[in-house]
Amino acid sequence: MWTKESLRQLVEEKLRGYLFIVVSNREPYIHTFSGREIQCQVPASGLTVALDPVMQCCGGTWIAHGSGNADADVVDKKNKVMVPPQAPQYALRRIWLSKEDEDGYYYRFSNEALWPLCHIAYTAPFFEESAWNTYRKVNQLFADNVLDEVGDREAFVFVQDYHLALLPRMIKEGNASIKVAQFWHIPWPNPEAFRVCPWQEEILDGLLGNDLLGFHILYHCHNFLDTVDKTIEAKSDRERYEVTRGAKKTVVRSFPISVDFETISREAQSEKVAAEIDRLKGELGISDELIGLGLDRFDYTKGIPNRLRAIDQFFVKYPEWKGKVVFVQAGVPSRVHITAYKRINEEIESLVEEVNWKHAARYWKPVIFIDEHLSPLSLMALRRMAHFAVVSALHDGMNLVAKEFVASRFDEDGVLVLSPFTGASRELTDAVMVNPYATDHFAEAIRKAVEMPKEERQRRMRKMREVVSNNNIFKWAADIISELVKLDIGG
Ligand code: GDG
Repeated sequence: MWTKESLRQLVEEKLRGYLFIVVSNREPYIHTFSGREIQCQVPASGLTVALDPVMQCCGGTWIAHGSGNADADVVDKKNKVMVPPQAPQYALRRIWLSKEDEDGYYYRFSNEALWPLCHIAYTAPFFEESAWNTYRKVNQLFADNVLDEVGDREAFVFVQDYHLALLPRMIKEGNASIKVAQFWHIPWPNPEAFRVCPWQEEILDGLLGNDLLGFHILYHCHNFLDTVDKTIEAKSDRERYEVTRGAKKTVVRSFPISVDFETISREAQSEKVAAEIDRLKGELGISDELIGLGLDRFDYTKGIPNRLRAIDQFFVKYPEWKGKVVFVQAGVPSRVHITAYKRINEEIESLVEEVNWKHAARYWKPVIFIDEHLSPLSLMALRRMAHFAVVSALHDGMNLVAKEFVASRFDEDGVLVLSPFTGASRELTDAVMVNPYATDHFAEAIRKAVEMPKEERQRRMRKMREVVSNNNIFKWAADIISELVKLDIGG
């Protein structure tokens, strides 16, 4: 089983002498002003949650967009600050973007074009030439920072996600000796869906600058190879999962991302969590009701309206559970400048209101809605106090909320209701699977979760814990590093 320690040893052995650099849009720690005081926050992002423990273990430099209003106040001349603040382990190098650049590159191209393009969740992508030009410009800015950070040293650069599709090629053009790998955290669609993108060739060419390109599951690798075959001049080898474009070879592999199981499981047992459970229950007015939990970054891909409709249907069909089950829907609004996100936030709020109005009786209401950034302690308490958790994404690369729920349940209890359209469903086969589009089935799945006998809950949870414990985040990182080292990564 991979641990922090064995990963550290692997890095020391295999990457000795190499500078280890992670590049992503989102930074793992954000400094913001609260009045005149500077606070440090951990963002609600699956990517940073997964990679922070890896960086804490490997050391090196993480290059990302400095998005906090106090970020510039805490960095040195090289725009660097050591993190985590309580026990510094690695350097965070911040890149500054103007409002216009952030708008074009992050909001309009990454999140109004690429995000819906890859998720196919019935929200159409929106392509604008000016956004694309800014995306290219900002990718070049990231490349300039990487090249400056590397200088003439030997380096392994690990690029993250869809915001930086052009970066690998740009890095290689600047310095061909740098080893470059990229992990694509969201699904890769089929070629028919991808071909609506006017810059599909440029994006594929950028990604084929990588030595190694990773997706969560094999299905996304196949979609990627199909897209390459149908779109650009390149030779793809289906047996070896490799693409050759010109003289450059890119190896394509699946690496299901995960969480730091041991740490989550240990922290879940602390007395602080038990106290937080009591505090939260008091604050939310919960006594002995069975608690259902939804915890998401509010996004139209996460299937939150579908979930609320299923809860409504559950109480319509099984009114005997009124007053005995309460559903806590927590999470944070994200990307609020984008119209589709404003709409989903409004839809969620109005559905919560509608379901509560329809079913509420005396002091009881079916849905408790928390739309604020919660501390890691409160998130842990919510996962621990839930009888069941619902992850109902319409399409999701992996979904770490599902794995975090499993990792938190050291008591081997709790039911996971899971969408088959998440990457996580390939591994967590002992969850109660439900198609979030099928409201009646969904309501039945909730009934099953509520009524499941303890022995069955424990049997399923034990198996899921074994899976997440074996395939933890350190295994994910170790597999990527081992694969990279295996390759002939010179050219
Ligand atoms: C992308 C892919 C893939 C949620 N609310 C709060 C909060 N969270 C945390 C959760 C979890 C993270 O945010 C969300 O992770 P997900 O994996 O569910 O989703 P995305 O952000 O969409 O991540 C996804 C992931 O990348 C990794 O590859 O799994 O498929 O879409 O850790 O616990 N965190 C805090 N406050 C909250 O209120 N601090």
